[in-house]
Amino acid sequence: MSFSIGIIGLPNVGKSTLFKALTKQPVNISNYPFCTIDPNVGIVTVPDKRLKDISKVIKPEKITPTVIEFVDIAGLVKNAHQGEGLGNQFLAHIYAVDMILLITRCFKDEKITHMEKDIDPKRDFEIITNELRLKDEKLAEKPLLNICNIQTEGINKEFNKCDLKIDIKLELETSELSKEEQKELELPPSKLNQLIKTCYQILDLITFYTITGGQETRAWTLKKNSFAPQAGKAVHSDFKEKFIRAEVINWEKLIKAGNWQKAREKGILQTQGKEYIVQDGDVIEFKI
Ligand SMILES: Nc1nc2c(ncn2[C@@H]2O[C@H](COP(=O)(O)OP(=O)(O)OP(=O)(O)O)[C@@H](O)[C@H]2O)c(=O)[nH]1
Ligand SMILES: [Mg+2]
Repeated sequence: MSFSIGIIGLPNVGKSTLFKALTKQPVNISNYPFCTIDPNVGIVTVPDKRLKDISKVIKPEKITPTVIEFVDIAGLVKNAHQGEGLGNQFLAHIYAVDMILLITRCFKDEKITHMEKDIDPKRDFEIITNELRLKDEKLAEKPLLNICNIQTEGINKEFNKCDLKIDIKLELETSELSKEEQKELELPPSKLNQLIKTCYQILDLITFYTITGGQETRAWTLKKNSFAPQAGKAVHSDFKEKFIRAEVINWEKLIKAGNWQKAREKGILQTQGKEYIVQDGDVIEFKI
C-alpha cells in the first residue's frame, strides 16, 4: 500500500527545493513563479532503525525499506479555484494525495520574487487553505502539516501556526554533501527524517516486516488498526483473498531469539488468523 503526500503553497516558496532535498531527483528550481507546471512525483525511503537491527540478526541478501511518495505540485494563487494562475488543474492533483504539506515562506530575501509582494506567512497560509475550502470542503479537511520555510542565518517573519520550521535551501545544500563534509562544516542536523516521521504519524501509519525465509528483510507501510489479510495484500495482491493464517512475532523478541527457527523452537511465534490486528513492529510470515 503506498501513501502519497502533496507539497503545496504559493508559487516560488521553495516547494521544489524541498522535493529535491527529499527525493534527490533532478527537478527545476528557479526564482520564477510557476516554475513547476506538471507535478513531480518521487519516492522517499522511510528512515527505520528497526529494519537495520532486524537485518543484523537475520543477515539477509537484501534489505528493502518502506517508502512514501511525495508529489511536488505547482504553485497555487488566490482564486485558483476559479482557474486563476494554473488553477484548477493543480487543485485536481491535490485530490490524489493522502496528506498535504503546506509550505509558507517566512524568510526575507529581496532577490526572491514573492507573489504577494511582502512576507506574511499568516496571510499566505489563509490564501491557500481558503482556496482548498472554496474548491471543496473535503480538501480543506485533509490531514495538513504546515512547514515554515525559514532562513537559519537571516531575517524571518514569525508565524504561530507553524508545525515544523525548516531551512529548505540549507536542507538541499546539506543533502548534496557527503556525511564527512557535513561534519566538517558543522551544519545543523537535518530535519528531513523528522518531517517524514511526522507525516507517518499524521497519516496514522505503522510499519511491519517480512523476512522471506531469511533472504530479504523488508519493511511495509500499513494503516493502523488493519487486519492481517490487509497486511497480506500490501505484500502481494493475492494474499488478501488467499490468507489463511500468519506467524507473527514482535521485532525485538525476534532479535532476542536470534532467528526465526529459534523463535519457533522457543514457542514464541504466534499463529494469528483473519481477525488479528497488525501491530507496529510485527514481523510476519503469511501462510496462504
Ligand atoms: N533565500 C532562500 N531562498 C530559497 C529558499 N527556499 C527556496 N529558495 C529559492 O526560492 C526560489 C524558488 O524555489 P522553488 O523551490 O523553485 O519554489 P517553488 O515553490 O517550487 O516554486 P513554483 O514551482 O514556481 O511554484 C529558488 O530560487 C530557490 O533557490 C530559502 O529557504 N531561502
Ligand atoms: Mg516548483
